[in-house]
Amino acid sequence: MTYRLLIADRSYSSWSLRGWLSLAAFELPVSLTETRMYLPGFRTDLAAFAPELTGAAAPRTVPILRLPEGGLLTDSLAIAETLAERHPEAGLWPADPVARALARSLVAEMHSGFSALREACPMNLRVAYTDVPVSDAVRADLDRLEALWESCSGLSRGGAPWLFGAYSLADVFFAPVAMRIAGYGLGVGTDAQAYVAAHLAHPLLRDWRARGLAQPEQPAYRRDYTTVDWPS
Ligand SMILES: N[C@@H](CCC(=O)N[C@@H](CS)C(=O)NCC(=O)O)C(=O)O
Repeated sequence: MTYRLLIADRSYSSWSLRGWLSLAAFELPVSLTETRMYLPGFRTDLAAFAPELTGAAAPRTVPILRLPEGGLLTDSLAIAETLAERHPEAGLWPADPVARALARSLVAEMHSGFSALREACPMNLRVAYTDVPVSDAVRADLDRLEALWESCSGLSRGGAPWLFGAYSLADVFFAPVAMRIAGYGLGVGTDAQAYVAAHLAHPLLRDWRARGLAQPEQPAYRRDYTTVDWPS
């Protein structure tokens, strides 16, 4: 009953991180296969992982999940929803129906939105910057994020660092965003800073980052800003 997951560079692939956390954070058994983005072997590795998808149906992105009994999922949101459905006891979504609905809404919006922030600040867990210029569009994304995170606190957070009390898929999907806020030194309020700090301290994220540091750098992800130590 082991899932197989194909991921790419741990330092840079935010969707890989979400796919992996959707399993690892809920102690679901997973066997990992790793590839590297933007290198000649990327498409070959994807084809080898998913040989039944050929031609135009061949997968183009990671993560890819293979179910234990067969079947391929080529999108992080589908992976998250499928795992939650197959493992209701594992608590991937909040138990409370209203909290669960809100968590789903947040995850879906993360999956389809925040393009200004994602474009301006690609995830890079190897380096932290200071004095990063913030455009109006990125500021608007940050304001929206803070408002969404704030909207969870009254519902079911109860003093816990995570959006809905126990760590859930909502936290999984915002983990790479928290890493962007930390790594690019983006200004957010005290509550959002505390939420970012909780992600920085999360043992699974620390382990993921450490393993990424052991992989070769992809210089295209570097930005020409003043660097500082990684916040911990
Ligand atoms: N909607 C997809 C997006 C996946 C995605 O864009 N993955 C990136 C890595 S973070 C990728 O594989 N990029 C390779 C490429 O675009 O060639 C998902 O949620 O899984």
